[in-house]
Amino acid sequence: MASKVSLTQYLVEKQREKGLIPAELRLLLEVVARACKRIGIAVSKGALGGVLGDAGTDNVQGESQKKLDVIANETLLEANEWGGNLAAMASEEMDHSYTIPHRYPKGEFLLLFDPLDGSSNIDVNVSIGTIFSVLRLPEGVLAPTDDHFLQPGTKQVAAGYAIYGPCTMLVLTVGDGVAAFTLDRETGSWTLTEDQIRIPGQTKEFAINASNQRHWYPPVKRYVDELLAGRDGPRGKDFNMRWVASMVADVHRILTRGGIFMYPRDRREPDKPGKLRLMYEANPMSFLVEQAGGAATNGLQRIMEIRPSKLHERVAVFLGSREEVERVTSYHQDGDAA
Ligand code: P6P
Repeated sequence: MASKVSLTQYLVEKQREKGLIPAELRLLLEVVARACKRIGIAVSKGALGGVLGDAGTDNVQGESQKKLDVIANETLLEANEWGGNLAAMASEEMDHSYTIPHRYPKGEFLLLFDPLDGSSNIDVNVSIGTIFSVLRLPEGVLAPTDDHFLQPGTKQVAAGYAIYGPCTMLVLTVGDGVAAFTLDRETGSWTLTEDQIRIPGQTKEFAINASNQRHWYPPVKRYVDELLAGRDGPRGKDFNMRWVASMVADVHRILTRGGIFMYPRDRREPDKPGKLRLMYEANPMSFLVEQAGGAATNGLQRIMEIRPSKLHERVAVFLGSREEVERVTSYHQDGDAA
């Protein structure tokens, strides 16, 4: 049986044999992975850990925070502030970025995260996850601010997520394909269980919150109606639908067996570009999906080429099997409003 490859061995190979990543990035990713392990332990305790339910506070998005949202955010901040690899961090749960305190050495990277995505699923025991993205601090910047995070997704040097489900997994890219690690609970180590993940170009599965159907703009309505028409319609085959309402779970399924994930902007908030956040949901997931051979657009352009203007900027998301994303994007370019 092939010897097990750990996350550290995987990253050392990328660092040493391929010169793809500096040691500081390897060390940063190992710290983030350890923090995700601890978040997974807190999540797995459920009611026994006294961590279910609301925290009684709201986050910058105006969403009520779950106790585990706060715990996950604090776990990532505490794990990463002293290591010397980061200049600052930004989180869905914090209004502004967090600069590494003067008492610790600063590094050259910026870390962004959604500490616990899919929080509405926490109390009903459905898979949730942590999403993270790594950028470089722009050259010559001594005092990082929110503005220094405002880089397009193409500038990411690493991205990934942990998914806390039937098993706990870490899915990661440093720009050389996508690898999946499964947490070995006996040894506590992240063990490589899949490498160079590829998303099939075609699929029979789509993911969208269909309860918003009456609010969709024409391109999305046309695309989904064709899927629902199945073999009797223009697509000539039947499709299946999944919607976990946890982006990490839906994206993990797509990386595993293909599919398309959609969260379009709609008529409920015509001035808003969408619900999901660009910097710490859409960009890291788009990096993973593209590295696995898939595609990711906002209906009009590649998500990773969007030039952010705000830290908590929202975006429409169509990502997954390339042929499907290209089709629904072409419908947007046929002149209808995205
Ligand atoms: P809805 C979770 O709150 C999240 O940000 C994503 O993880 C998920 O895909 C989406 O929102 C679910 O949104 O409107 O279906 O609850």
